[in-house]
Amino acid sequence: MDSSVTAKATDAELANSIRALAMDAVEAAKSGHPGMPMGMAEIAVALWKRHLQHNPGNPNWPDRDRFVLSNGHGSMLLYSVLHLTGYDLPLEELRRFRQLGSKTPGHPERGCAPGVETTTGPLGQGISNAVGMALAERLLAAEFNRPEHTVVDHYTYAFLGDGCMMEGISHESCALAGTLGLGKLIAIYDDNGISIDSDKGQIKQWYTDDVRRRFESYGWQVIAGVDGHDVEAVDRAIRKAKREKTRPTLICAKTTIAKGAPKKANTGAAHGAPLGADEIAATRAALGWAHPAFEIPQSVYDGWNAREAGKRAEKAWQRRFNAYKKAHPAEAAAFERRMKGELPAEFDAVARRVAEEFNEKRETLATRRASQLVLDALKPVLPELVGGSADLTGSNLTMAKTSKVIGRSSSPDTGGDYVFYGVREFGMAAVMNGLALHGGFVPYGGTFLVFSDYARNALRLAALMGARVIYVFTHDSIGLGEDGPTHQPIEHAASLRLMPNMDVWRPADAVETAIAWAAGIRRKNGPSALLLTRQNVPPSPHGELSAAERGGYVVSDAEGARAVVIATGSEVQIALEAQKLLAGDGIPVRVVSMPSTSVFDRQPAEYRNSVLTTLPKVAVEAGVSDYWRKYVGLDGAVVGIDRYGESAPAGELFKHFGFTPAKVAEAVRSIVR
Ligand SMILES: Cc1ncc(C[n+]2csc(CCOP(=O)(O)OP(=O)(O)O)c2C)c(N)n1
Ligand SMILES: [Mg+2]
Repeated sequence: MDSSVTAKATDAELANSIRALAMDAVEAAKSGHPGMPMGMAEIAVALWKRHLQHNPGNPNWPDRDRFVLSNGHGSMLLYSVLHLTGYDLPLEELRRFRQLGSKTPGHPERGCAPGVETTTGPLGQGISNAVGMALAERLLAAEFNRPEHTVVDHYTYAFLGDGCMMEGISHESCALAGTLGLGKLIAIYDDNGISIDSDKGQIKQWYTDDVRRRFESYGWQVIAGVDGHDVEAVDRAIRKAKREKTRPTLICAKTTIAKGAPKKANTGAAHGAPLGADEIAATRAALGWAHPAFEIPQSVYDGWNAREAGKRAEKAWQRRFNAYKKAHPAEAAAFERRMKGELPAEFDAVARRVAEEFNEKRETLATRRASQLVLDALKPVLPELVGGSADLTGSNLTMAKTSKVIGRSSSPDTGGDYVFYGVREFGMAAVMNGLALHGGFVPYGGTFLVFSDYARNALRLAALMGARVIYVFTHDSIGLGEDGPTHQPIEHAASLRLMPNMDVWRPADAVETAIAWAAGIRRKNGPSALLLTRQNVPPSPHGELSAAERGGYVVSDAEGARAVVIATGSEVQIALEAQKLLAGDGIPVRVVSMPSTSVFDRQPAEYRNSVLTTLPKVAVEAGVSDYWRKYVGLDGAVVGIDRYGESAPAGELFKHFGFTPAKVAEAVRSIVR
């Protein structure tokens, strides 16, 4: 035999290359999680070598299979396979695991290494993103595929561990996935009996769920008792999963954490710490892996290399897409536009017209109702809007005239654009992230503002990832009235504003609501939260409607103003009334409406200064007062509420808590010089 011909790498060698890279990178970083990659190595071989349709040369191929590492602490598994299969992730980046500026942060972050579909690490959210991705695939397939043309047809795979299983959010999203019948969602559970607590990490002490029955009760196909170290067995399970068309599949794979490490395998010690030089050497010996750290034999690279196969797969899809384009040019153009995340040409005009119509009609409306009217107008030009509510559709007013509820897969038509998420705020928000990350959709979803806390970490991940999602948070203050303090948000507007890259909008009237919606939809690189009233609000006076696009603007000025009153949402009308009272007393004041502080803060200093001036300032918002100090300073005044609300009719509560023109006027008098 020609000695230059290297033998083909075995599956065992492919798996061991992951083990080696994981333990060596964690050792080099002096931190990280070697156990999971070493435990799921064979599973990765079965999936990435035999099933996953992807093209390392083009991580954005629209019809690629999606892969989500929900147990994101095992990031070195993902970085290893991305590197080995030929993504633009050089070995150097693996050497720099967890270092500043590397593409290999501690947990996978979308936008760092190519091929990372979503940011994971906060356990339970990755699998929930995967549910959103699988839902996106199904909706796009229903909308775009034609009898002779299949252009959307891919699987969504997720790895998850005990931590994801324990997190409540996995119950929310997986139950929904079962109900919706997302048959192309395939999750593989790393059933290793280990998480963190206690000396040995043995999970039996705190986690005894019957996972199989749990998922069966959700309506999943469960393939239990698979040997996760047997590539053939995992391969068979994945094949079975793919044959199932209407139920998502959970493959329960029995594994040993840190498999191969003589002393540390099957211990909690291997979960989140370097194995140490001695144990690494012993592991190399036990595995028969003779290569030094970060050296991968060419035969192993060849065995993993997916570049050619990936290119072929994408080309075959491109041919199908070209034929589709010929037969259905309009649909093909719409698909391409949506996958790029671009808005249709008509969008700007339609959005402007909605605001103009509101301004002409000058109706007194709750902003939640205005929001619904905006949706009625926008939906016909924006098929990518996929909405929903966490069981508060009639309160959030998130359903538009043309909305069509997404049915279960057993119903004949599986498409639609509206999700009844059920009472699952966190699940909803993470599923929305998955919809947005998949591409083709701009998801929006509603609940009461006070329950944004339930969803909060998914909002944070949307902001961190720069995902375009829109939250419709209604019942935005004590103005919701009788439901009382459990339902009345107090700190929520301020606390959402604290989240970097979250645009919070609290519109004062219908016009501002239309502008907030348009801004959220235009915004490609982050989420927007719309805080909307339950109660009616009168229209503000408007000059140039686009003024509100700057986040804060002078809504009503006064010659020789001696103070500036800044207000948001339903309190703008109170500020305007106070302005009249004060005018009667010979104290002219300017009123600034500030629907979005973050958008305002991004304006040039010159503009901000021209709006706020150096005059003394009062802020008015039915929420905690601290946030407003950055605008009014210590010399200014804030009319806010720093305690929990009360159960009573809204009008009475506003009076009770001092949100009246007289109180605002009093606050102004206390600060004018
Ligand atoms: C929401 C959340 N809570 C806590 C953590 C911290 N944490 C990371 S891994 C882990 C244990 C996970 O156990 P398992 O999924 O079984 O991982 P294994 O040790 O088997 O790799 C915990 C608590 C986290 N990442 N996310
Ligand atoms: Mg575990």
